[in-house]
This record gives sequence, structure tokens and C-alpha cells, in this order.
Amino acid sequence: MKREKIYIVGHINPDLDAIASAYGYEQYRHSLKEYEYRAIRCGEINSVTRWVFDRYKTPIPPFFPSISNLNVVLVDHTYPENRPKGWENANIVEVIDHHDVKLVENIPKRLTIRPCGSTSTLIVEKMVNSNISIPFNTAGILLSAILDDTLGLMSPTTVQLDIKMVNILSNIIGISNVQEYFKLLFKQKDVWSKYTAKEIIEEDVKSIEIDGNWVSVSQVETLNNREFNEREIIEELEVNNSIKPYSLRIVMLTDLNKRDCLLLVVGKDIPLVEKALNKEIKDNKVYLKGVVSRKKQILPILENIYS
Ligand SMILES: [Mn+2]
Repeated sequence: MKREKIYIVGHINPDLDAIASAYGYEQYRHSLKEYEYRAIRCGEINSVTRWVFDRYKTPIPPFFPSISNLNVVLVDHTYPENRPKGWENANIVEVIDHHDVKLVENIPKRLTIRPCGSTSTLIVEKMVNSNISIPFNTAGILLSAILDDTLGLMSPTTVQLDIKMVNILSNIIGISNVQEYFKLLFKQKDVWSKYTAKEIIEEDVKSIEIDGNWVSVSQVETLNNREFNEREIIEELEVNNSIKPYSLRIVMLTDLNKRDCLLLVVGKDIPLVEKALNKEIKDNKVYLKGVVSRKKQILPILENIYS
């Protein structure tokens, strides 16, 4: 019997976790002899994803411009605004994610939603629970994705399950110093000086609607957040906002060494952010000590503002 194909896809502007978890879930299904599953992607990959897939000699999942009329598993996202083009006409059969959930219609039968550091963590857990021996290259890719999403297990989103899965994977690929490996991985990412303001904003941007208010938050993770041309980024945000007005457009320049964040903010609701942070936003800029996570530390503030 030939079974209908099921495509596994991460969010738009895919980061490493979005690509790696799709790939990992395909491998998981294939090891259960369910070959109808196929990992795909809906956007350009970033530099760290390229580096990881090259390093572990694995082809990158193919690009699909639309998921219209396909059976799909959504990984690493549920929000409609993060879904690939054509999702309105897709048959969502399953969801695996570690973010807040937004599923209004078509709630799929299979749901794996847990608050942990990465979707790849959930994929590895499935493999471990099914007693699948994880091949070297798959282990390397999934390990890299967990470390990338959890900032080397230092992000406040990190839970015990992430640490456990990282231990299992690093044993498989024979890495004894995970932090050293994370630094190497992160170096592939910390290439912001080569980027234009527009590229910096778009590299990892999430646009969401909260009760009718559109906000965008770009996360820029770096080992030194004092080397950016902040004015240029703010001006670019202003330009974007004059073309398409959002209530807030935010860029987080997070520093993994200092564990802090320079927040650049544009939009009519700056006063609301000031109130929520209890801090003045001067020249569209505010310094936040200890803030590194968009999901855990910035998005909840925005959700509070609008509810
Ligand atoms: Mn993720």
C-alpha cells in the first residue's frame, strides 16, 4: 500500500531548530519504516544551518514555496503568522512545538507541545523513547540545534529535558566539552558586521498580532552587542514602519557573554513598553540586564501590554 506523503515543515525565516527538527522528525519516522514522511523547508537557511548540515554531511531539506494542498506536520511553530505560504489550504496532521500555541481551527489529532528549549529536544526524546539508535550525523545536527536554540543551555527557556538530550547526543558524537562546541557553532552565526541594517532586522524576525496589534521582534544574538550601528538599525525600522505601520518594531541585540540586551524600539506604543519595563526608552534605545530570550522575556511583556 502506498501511503500519502506527509511533509514536515518549520516556520518561515527558518532558524537551525526549524530545519533540524523537521529533518530529525523525518529520520525518526523513517526509522519506524514510515517513509511517507518528508522534511522540507519554506525559506532560505541561515549561515549556522549551512555550517551544521555541511559538517554532518547531510543534504538540506528541499525548498517548497507553498504548502497548499499538502499534508503537513508543523514543527517549531503554530502561530498562523509564522506558517509557510499556502497553510490555509494545507491539511495540518500534526504539530510539534516548544512555543506558545495558537491553533484556532483544524486542531490536528497529534500534538506534541512542551515548554522546553527547542523542538529538536522533543524529537530526540521521541527517538530515545522509541529505542532508536541515533546515527552520528543526525545526532550532530540535533545537538547543534538544541544548543543554538538554548544559547548553549544558558537561555532561561532551558529545562532539564534539554540538558538530558544534549548529554545523550554529545555522547553519541563524542563531544566532551559542550560549551566549547557551542562557541564554535556560535562563531558561524556571529557575522553581523557583514550584514546591512535590513539584513540584521530580517535574519530572525517574528511578527505577531496580539489582539489586533502588530508587533515584530528581531533577535540578534552576538558575543558583543556594542559593535552595532544602532542608529542605522533604528532608521531602517522607522522606514519599515512608515511603509507598514506596526504598533511596535523591536530589535533585541543580545550579548551572550555579558548576558544582556540592547533593545531598539520603534512605534507608537513606546510609552507602553516604558511603563511595562519601568524604564525610559531614550532615543529608541534601552539597556536590559539579564535579558537574552525573546520568547521568555520579551514576548510575555508585549502580551501583557495588549491584554
Ligand atoms: Mn525552536
